[in-house]
Amino acid sequence: MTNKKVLTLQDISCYGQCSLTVALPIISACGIETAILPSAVLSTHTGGFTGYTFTDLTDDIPKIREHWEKEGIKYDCFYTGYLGSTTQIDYVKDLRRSVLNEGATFIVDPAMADNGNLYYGFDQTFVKKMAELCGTADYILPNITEAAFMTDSELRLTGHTEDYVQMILDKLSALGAKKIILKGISYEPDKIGVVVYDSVTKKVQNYFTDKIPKSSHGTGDCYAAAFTGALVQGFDAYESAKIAADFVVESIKKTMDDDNHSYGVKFEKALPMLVSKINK
Ligand code: PXL
Repeated sequence: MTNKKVLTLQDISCYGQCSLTVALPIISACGIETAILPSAVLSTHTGGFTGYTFTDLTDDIPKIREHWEKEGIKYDCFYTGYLGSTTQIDYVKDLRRSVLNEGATFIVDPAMADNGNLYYGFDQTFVKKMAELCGTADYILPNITEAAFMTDSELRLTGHTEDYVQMILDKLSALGAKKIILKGISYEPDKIGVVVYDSVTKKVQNYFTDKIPKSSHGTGDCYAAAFTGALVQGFDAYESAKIAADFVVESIKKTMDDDNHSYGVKFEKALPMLVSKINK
């Protein structure tokens, strides 16, 4: 068991099983001390709810960073998810400079789009800045929509070919990202999965699972948190990508019994399975 500490920066959606309310329990369940930095507080997430509150916490970030600097608080891994403003992307750079230990891992989940659409409130300026941030990361976890938007590529949501995927991977690695976990790839109608790409060795590894005919919100956040947990516990990128994929599939399966539960997945019910894989 590692003593490494993770810092995660993303919003608190008070209700809706996404961002910090999934990242904290999932990474903690992996046996890892996890500190949070909330980018915003919303009453619910923005997917499928209307009239939600949104309190932007951009101005708190430098104050929190300064306090941590004074206390000498440092982290071994920094994972960013949903960010509330472009200024926060600049603040991520400041945090990297001042609150990370030497050799710390930097993981970016762009968390700004899915199924062909940007989430509410994001625009092209944000996409461009997020692409720059991804270029400085050790690991990025875009879904195919985010990847196409960040690389100005044609977006194909299904029916992918190896040439299409390689084109996207080349463009993502040209941004500067070291390792890419590209999600939502489908070469066959009933399978979906991730492609893990090392920009240095150019090695491509695939992991596919059965496609479950249920569209679920928050699965990207569950994926990124489980990936972070596995990686920090010492699994390599491919093993971590597999563990995270299996965890998300299990979370979706645990939600299938409930037609009134499309705002998130019942990841809590899949935590025992994740923990047993991490402890193997
Ligand atoms: O799951 C990504 C996410 C995180 N945070 C907020 C969101 C979304 C997706 O819609 O709205 C606030």
